[in-house]
Amino acid sequence: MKGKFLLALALILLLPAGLAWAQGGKKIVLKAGHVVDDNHPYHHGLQKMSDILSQKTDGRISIQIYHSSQLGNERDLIEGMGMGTVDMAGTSSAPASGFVPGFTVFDLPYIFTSREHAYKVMDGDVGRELLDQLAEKDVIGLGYFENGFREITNSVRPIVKPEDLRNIKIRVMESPAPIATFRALGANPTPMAWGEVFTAMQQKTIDAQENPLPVIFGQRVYEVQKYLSMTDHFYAPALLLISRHTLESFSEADQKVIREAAAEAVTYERLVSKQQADDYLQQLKEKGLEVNENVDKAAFIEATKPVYAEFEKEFGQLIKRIRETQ
Ligand code: EAX
Repeated sequence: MKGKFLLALALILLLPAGLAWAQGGKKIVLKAGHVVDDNHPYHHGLQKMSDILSQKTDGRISIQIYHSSQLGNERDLIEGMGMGTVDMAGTSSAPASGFVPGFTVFDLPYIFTSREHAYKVMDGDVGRELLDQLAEKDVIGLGYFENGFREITNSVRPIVKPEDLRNIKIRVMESPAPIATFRALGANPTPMAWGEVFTAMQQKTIDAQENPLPVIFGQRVYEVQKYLSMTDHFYAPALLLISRHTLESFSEADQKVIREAAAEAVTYERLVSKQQADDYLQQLKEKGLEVNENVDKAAFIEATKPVYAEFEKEFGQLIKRIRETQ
């Protein structure tokens, strides 16, 4: 009797419907990584996506989030999704420029004039075309999270005008545009993965770093830096990514649910990012950072204009399209 039961069960599982039934019943937990803390907007956005997915699939699909570079730095995460060893990630767009050069344009100084301008570009043709190029590396862009407007912290002096950056050793993201920008401002830029930056500031091998306030607050940058300058020099998009290997292991119906959950998570993450950026300025003052809000932004915009000449030949069309999107 038992043999007949096992044989029948084996036959059911061998049939596509049987496998679907088995998969349908089996809980699937996707591994997602990011490099910041578990209160950063990326974490909240991924958690929201997990909650929506779980609710839409009666708990069958959910996401386990690994924060603080547990699954590697942002470049490792993108490589891991391409190989299928990492299912998902939330990353800044900068490291993606190593896989799709066009992402470089998102890190050009003052290219985005507002959040609304950035969202129109990210959610429009330019943003979609760049994500489609990433898909050729087996990494599917589900949408754009927000990293946010980037501010400078340093341990040397108040920075309110470009000349104040002279000879400052500043860590930058691993992308050509931030490197060119801080060279143009007279600083000494050092590209470095985020997971190494806190120790570098602690050991004073770098004087400065630049990030949005949710990163500066959440990563306790105020413990090892003295000054915060509200330069808004870059608006950094972020990427909500999934491995093609992972996405295509699901049925068409499940893939649709995953994309719907991602779209809701993007809207939520951007709200959290804006709220945190608004809240943390006062909290960073209370943590003891000397905040320079009197930055001469016009001088920074003027001083960084020459950077565009370095990227005009390769990215002139993309730059033009971004500027025309208002
Ligand atoms: O993506 O590397 C950076 O400075 C990024 O802003 C940070 O890792 C969040």
